[in-house]
Amino acid sequence: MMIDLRSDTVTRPTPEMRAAIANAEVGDDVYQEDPTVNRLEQRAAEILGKEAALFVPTGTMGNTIGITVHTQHGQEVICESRAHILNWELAMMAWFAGCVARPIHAPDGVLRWDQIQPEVRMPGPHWAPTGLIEIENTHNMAGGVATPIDVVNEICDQAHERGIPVHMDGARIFNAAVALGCTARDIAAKVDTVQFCLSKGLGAPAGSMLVGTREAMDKGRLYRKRLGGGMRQAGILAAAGLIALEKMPARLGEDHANARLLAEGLAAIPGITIDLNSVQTNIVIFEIGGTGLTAPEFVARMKERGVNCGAAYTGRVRFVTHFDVTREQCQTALEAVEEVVSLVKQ
Ligand code: TLP
Repeated sequence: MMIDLRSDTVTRPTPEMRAAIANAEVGDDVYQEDPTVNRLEQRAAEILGKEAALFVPTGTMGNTIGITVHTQHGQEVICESRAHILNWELAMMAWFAGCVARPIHAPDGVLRWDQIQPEVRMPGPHWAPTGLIEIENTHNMAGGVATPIDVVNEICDQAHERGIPVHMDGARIFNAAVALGCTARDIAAKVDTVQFCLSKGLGAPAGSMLVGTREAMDKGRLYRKRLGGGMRQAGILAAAGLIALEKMPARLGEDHANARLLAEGLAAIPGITIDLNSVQTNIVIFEIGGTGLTAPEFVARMKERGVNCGAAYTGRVRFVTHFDVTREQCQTALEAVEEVVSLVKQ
């Protein structure tokens, strides 16, 4: 069987999730009558310490609704330059929210208030005002780095003083919580809305949650319907989501330990460059320029050896650990990398 390190999105539902799916109590969620969805929304709000939650099919839809509830057409959204909302969501900010991004490069993937502050624009005759600040935690393309709570809180305090809301793309907020040694609720305390994914490291087959105030979620529910996300008997999915939410965060540390194993193994292979400080969670991004291979060539040769991985940016490759990859399989993947690299050198 292939070792799949392309993403934690590839995780398949556990037997317990499959049983819960089979037995789920359902109703029509567009009428808010699906008891399983209602329970999931209530638990997500409680766990993240917010008033209300909305079950959405994907992280992309959660971010789209999060951004749209806070902004008006013609505003700017401040985010880190490699943010998922800017680079991997088909310009949804422009398409749905009518906003443009104001990207700021934070080399370590942690966007801080002192970098944001000069980029904040108040209404004026020539420029688009800042409508929202977005923080991605963990930051996927920066190597899964976690933004510490004090950094999040400072951004929120300063933004709120200026009347600007803050949205967190917390697709992997539970990974961030493990890395920071705190709860997701602590990280989210001052943030206005958070999107987090049930379908990544938490293992649900599909689904994300948006959490925030009751008012924001009521408005968001209408955007969800407008985007085609009114899923009717979605309790089938929410049943798996509840297990993902309640049980799976506790095991994420294993994925982080496996990512560490991969990172340290990769650092010892000639031609590979990796910033070990960036490997704090389940994502390992490394440069392969020194091996003489391009990222697509490297990915293709790994695939021939039974390991699926992905090209992140030019010359860079991404490995993501998750509960469908064991420690032994990570060792095997490292051996495959050694072989691929040594064959080029000959
Ligand atoms: N990330 C996927 C790809 O789209 C890159 C992955 O394999 O990592 N926010 C963040 C930070 C994400 O990493 C992702 C998915 C999303 C949002 C979107 O979630 P989905 O795929 O459910 O729309």
